[in-house]
Amino acid sequence: MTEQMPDRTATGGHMLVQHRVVLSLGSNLGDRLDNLQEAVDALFDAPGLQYVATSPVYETAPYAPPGETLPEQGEYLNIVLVADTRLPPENLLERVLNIENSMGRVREVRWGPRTLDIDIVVFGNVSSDDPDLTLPHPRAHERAFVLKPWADIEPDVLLPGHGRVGDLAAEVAGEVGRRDDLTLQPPA
Ligand code: A4P
Ligand code: MG
Repeated sequence: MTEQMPDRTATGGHMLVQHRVVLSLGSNLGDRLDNLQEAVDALFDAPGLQYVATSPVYETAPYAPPGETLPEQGEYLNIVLVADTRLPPENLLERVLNIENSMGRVREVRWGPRTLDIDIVVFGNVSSDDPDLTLPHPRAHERAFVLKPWADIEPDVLLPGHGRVGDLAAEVAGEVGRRDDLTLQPPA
């Protein structure tokens, strides 16, 4: 895992490193909006993560990379969430996987439907090719369901290796539509 230009603040001899993180949340089983709300709340239940923003809610066609089989399934609701953290990446991943599991996520079919999927899109400037935690997320740059909501809240941010989020969102193909009739509350 490598990192460029970390934002370090020394306090009392401890090095605290704060990172801006971007998460992608999706659900296409059960009450999709409720699932997203529960996930947003659960992410901030434990210390270590500070809420910054959530995107509008998007309804998106199920997507699998070219060449992969996409099982029959319903449309997703997707959002992007921005937060700051001093947790190490592995701890954030553990929190994310625990929340997915606690919400009944069953891993049966690759690219199959799910009550909740949470991906870590970027973790500050950290870059990693570890299959357990690849950073930035290796497929984020080609996904309208990540780029469009993200561009609504952070168009000028750079997705390392790919470019400005607003430009990537303008170029990406994908069936996604903003659902301004659906809203999420910030974490309690
Ligand atoms: N993992 C590695 N890097 C990361 C990362 N940056 N963030 C590992 C999160 N997890 C990461 O994930 C498998 C493993 O990936 C985890 O154990 C973790 O250690 P998973 O959640 O078990 O499996 P998955 O989600 O089915 O597979 P994968 O490859 O993560 O799929 P994606 O890329 O998450 O795609 N279409 C629409 N419209 N909306 C969606 O939200 N989501 C997916 C899932 C597919 N199609 C979709 C949507
Ligand atoms: Mg995933």
